[in-house]
Amino acid sequence: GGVGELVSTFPLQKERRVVLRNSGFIDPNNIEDYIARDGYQALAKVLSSMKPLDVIEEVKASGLLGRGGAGFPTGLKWEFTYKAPGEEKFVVCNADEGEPGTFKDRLILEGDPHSIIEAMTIAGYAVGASKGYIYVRAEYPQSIAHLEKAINQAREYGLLGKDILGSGFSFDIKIRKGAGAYVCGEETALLNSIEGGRGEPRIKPPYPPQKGLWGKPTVINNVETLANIPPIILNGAKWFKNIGTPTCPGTKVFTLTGNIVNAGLIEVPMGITLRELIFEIGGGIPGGRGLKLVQTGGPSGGTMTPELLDVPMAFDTLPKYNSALGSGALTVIDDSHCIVDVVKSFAEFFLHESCGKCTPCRIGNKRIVEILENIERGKGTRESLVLLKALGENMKATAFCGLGQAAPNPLLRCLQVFEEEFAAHVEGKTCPVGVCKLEKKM
Ligand code: L3W
Repeated sequence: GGVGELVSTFPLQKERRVVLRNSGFIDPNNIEDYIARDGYQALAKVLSSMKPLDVIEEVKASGLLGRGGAGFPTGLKWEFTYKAPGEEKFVVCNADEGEPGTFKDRLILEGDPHSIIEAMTIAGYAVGASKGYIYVRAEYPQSIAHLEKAINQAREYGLLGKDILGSGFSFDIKIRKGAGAYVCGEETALLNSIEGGRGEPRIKPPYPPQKGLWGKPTVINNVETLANIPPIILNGAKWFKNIGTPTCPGTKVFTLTGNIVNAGLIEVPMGITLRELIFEIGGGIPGGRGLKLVQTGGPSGGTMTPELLDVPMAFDTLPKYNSALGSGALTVIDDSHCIVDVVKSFAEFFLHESCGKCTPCRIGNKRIVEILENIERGKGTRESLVLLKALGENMKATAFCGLGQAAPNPLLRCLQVFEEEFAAHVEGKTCPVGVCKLEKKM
């Protein structure tokens, strides 16, 4: 769409656009549109007046935390990569957005591809890299098409390639397409995939800043993280720190899915509450039904129940409630759903996506699905619940990568929070919301 074609059904008073500053307002296939809205000004500033360490200090001072889900400080990653010994270094953009319910990176790439190219080039200058890769899932053909066009235009304008803006600094970017594996969003599996190997995670440490792509120092950032970089450079760290919360500055793009009136996505300051997101911006739950839970950050993230509606949403607040912000996916689930069924559908996703490298994830998810199926059919016992908890805790402690460790998150949390509903299935042989068809005879 072109300028002025943006149509939204969301109440937009609480919206604050930083990473979506251009999306919907520019023609993403026209570099001139991006340039007209201060595009490539941050890169010009960096190349003409800042040393690599100045750039790193600015990003550190901004307090920007990684938006892929884990919230690691971006400036620190850049500093580690800068300091790591090595002639050749790399910048990688993780655009393998695969968490169910998340589609923020897609919108950024489709709507504003140059912002990612500009940010990666700034990162390359800061850490001392001359090559970048964007690993984008093949299920995003529009993102890929817009990126390809943008990369070519940036090269034509001398904003990518050799001797950028006559500064002597050279940097170029290649696109690598994923092939549909969730695990390739795990950064080290992603690196293996770029290298042409199987998409299986590597042991960490060493972290990518020490040993990344082809064993060389590599900085890997999520799309949304990178989209914050040009405005931080142009407006300064102080400006950024004034948005959001003191310990988690900036905005977050939340994707609203599930049982919600206004499904879609919105960028708001960190610290907003679920009540504002779901009942004001999201327009509440269709049919006047009650809220059962909100899964935050997708199945690998956290489970929030109605009493947590007023908790400020940030990377450092949700863990206090055994939850997690993750990628910003919000899947709203109303009270017509059975908790056993909800948790099973999450476990089925992980079973399908497990790369199979480690036993806890490969077999653990399989057993979890089996036990939940038995519970749904009325074949569960108290022992089933004990087993589920033990399995989940075991996976959390022993799975090889973050994905396997995070897979049992909703299960463990829901076993606790919805204890009575599980008990009704295994002891009373009834499904309180009438979803499961339990056989009464054993
Ligand atoms: C240098 C250190 N770097 C940590 C870096 C590390 C990585 C980042 C986060 O993801 C989460 C899980 C789910 N020196 C470092 C260091 N780093 N210590 O910081 O690292 P980590 O280990 O905390 O997490 P992770 O393994 O990268 C696990 C979420 O990811 N998840 C999936 C999400 C999917 C999406 C999506 O589709 N967009 O987000 C699944 O498990 O929440 O907590 O860069 O190198 N000492």
